Amino acid sequence: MTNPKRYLITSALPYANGPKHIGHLAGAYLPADIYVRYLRAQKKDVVYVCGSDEHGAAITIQAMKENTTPRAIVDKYHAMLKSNMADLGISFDIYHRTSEPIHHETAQEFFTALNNAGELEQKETEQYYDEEAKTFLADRYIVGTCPVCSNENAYGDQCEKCGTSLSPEQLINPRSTLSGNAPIRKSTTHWYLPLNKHEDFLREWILKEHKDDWKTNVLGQCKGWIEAGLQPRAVTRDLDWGVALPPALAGGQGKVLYVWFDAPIGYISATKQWAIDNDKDWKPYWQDKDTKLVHFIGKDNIVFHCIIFPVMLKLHGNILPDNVPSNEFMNLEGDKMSTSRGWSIEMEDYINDFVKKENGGGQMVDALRYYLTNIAPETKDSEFTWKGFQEAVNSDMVGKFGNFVNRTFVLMHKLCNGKVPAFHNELKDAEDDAMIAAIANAKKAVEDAIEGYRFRDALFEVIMLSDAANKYMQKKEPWIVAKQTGEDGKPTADAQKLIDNCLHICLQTTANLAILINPFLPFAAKKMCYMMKVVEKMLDWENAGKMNLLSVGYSLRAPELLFRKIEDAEVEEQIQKLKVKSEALKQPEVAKETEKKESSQNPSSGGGEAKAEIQFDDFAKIDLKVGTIVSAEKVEKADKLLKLQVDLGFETRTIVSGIALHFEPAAIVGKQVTVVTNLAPRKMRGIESNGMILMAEDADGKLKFVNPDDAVQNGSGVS
Ligand code: B3M
Ligand code: ZN
Repeated sequence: MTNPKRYLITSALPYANGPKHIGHLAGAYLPADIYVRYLRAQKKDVVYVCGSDEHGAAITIQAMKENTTPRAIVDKYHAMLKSNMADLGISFDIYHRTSEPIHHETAQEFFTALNNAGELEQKETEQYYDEEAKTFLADRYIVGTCPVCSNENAYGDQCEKCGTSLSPEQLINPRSTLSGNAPIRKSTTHWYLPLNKHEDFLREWILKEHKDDWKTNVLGQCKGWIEAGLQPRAVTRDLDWGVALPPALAGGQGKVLYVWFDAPIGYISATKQWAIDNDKDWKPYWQDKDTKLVHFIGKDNIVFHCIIFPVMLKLHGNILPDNVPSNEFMNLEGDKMSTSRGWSIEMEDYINDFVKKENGGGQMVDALRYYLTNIAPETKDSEFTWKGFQEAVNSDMVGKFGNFVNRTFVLMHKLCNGKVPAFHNELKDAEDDAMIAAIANAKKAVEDAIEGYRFRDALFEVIMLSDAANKYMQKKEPWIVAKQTGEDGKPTADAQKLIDNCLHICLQTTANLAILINPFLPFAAKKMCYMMKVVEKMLDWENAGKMNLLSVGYSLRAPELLFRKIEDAEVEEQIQKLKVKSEALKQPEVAKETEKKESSQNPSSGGGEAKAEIQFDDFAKIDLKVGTIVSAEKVEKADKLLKLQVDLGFETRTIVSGIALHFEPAAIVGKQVTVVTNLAPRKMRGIESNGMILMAEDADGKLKFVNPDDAVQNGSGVS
């Protein structure tokens, strides 16, 4: 779409269920931010919206893990994500959240409009239901054996071991994560979006109209989906966390919209809220064909943004996205990035380790933005390494760009009295012409690349321009020319003219570099404006290519270093930190023998075999206390073990317990238990266990916790 009246740019709404890593940043936020800053510099009408995705099982499961409410989870992580993004220079016009009433209303209205128009189908199906927890089970609440790889802990929507996407019905021996019981089948009614009816539209719109302007990775996935044949997709769920169905809707009680139905509507409600805050009209942004809508996402979100949401938008009478530039994944030091495995760099951690420690941390924000753009996974997966980060920052940002700007300023102060020297046209030579042409070419190349969503190439063009400028200066050698002195010891008039011409061009190049780098490294651009004593308005894109941005005779500030080098020690520290973090979550292989011993720590058999009599003193040696399980997780490669954190009032302890075959970790969080607290610590699978949980075992081998019949304070003694 050329010359749209306005732009609406979105970045995927991150789930507010935990910190997000720099792979997320590189995938959906940084490229969008570069694009938006570029459009703003062109004075386009552009609105950039995002916000937290606060619904769905991602949130409720995290709440169970942290033993708190979904509300507390979204409040906590929404605040974290919002401030992380701001700290990293992601310049949303609004960072909204889907728990806001305006979003609930907007999503309900959307659903109602489609339903009233007869575009949704109602179907009764049988779904898994947990009789003990009295609830239908969302896909993520069901685990069972993967039919493909036999992993016993595959989820109802996906097996994380082999990556197969599943439906709960495919799981062998399904169990509820809420009670641990086998769920029953129970009938329930849901609303479906019949995607099958829209295949022709999608084929035409994506595979024909956009075959040349969408990225091949995106087109490839879409083609795959469409050719496999689309199925009606349920857009409601039996859950109590989410956007409730419209209250008047018959049969809608106790149901919510499927999170993937309401989340993209979040882009619309965010736009509405932005319009309210800024006294604007939101409607043209979603209804006028002259709006260019662009969704920036990661590759796991393609189907939702290219197939499902567009069908919803079409049925609702909204505009369709003009492009959906999706990125592939960014790996880290040779492995997939994953927060749960500890193999990741969280935005929060980078900010704490680099940005907050620095004086005016902008340069370290720019350093991250530089490297992430430099290795952006635009067409294929890419890899972040700390050494690569150091190398890219030190050799390009510092060595090329920063070095040129610094030398220009130093020489201008030394050889031109700290003022912008005149340009003596009569002495202009081919090298000057080539440098001026290089600026114009770079501007055009950066524009083409940004408009084609090739941010990596665009940044490369800017760095190459600074490289060319260094070479130009190197060739002109004003410091050598300055040695042609007259009797007063100063450069001769002719020599000074040559010096002036070189530094005039270098200074105008510096001003141009500030404009071109601004979308990528906004903090550096700002600092350059300060050094040049110009207002930030100079950064308007229309100024790029001009050679009169700094007026002759104008005095400039002393140089300040734009970027610092990354030291070896910092890189080592980060690599070490990554190893420690991931090791803490990983358990070493131990012989089967140990596992047998480990599991025998719990009651070996039910029934009544009596043990030999003991004295009271023997019993009194055992320190028994009541505690609450605050977290539970499986121990890798040990089928029977759970690693528990138990709050004992005075402290929280790690206890490894051989009960994994009897309880789902999520189901026991929050339970009170009785703990032997003075048992000598022992290591199991590399984890030190500090105590033992008392269990009762019945004749069938079923385990139950031994706990007080009413909740008591953690740390209460048992005797
Ligand atoms: N929250 C999924 C994700 O974080 C989802 C994106 C919603 S965009 C409307 O991958
Ligand atoms: Zn599997």
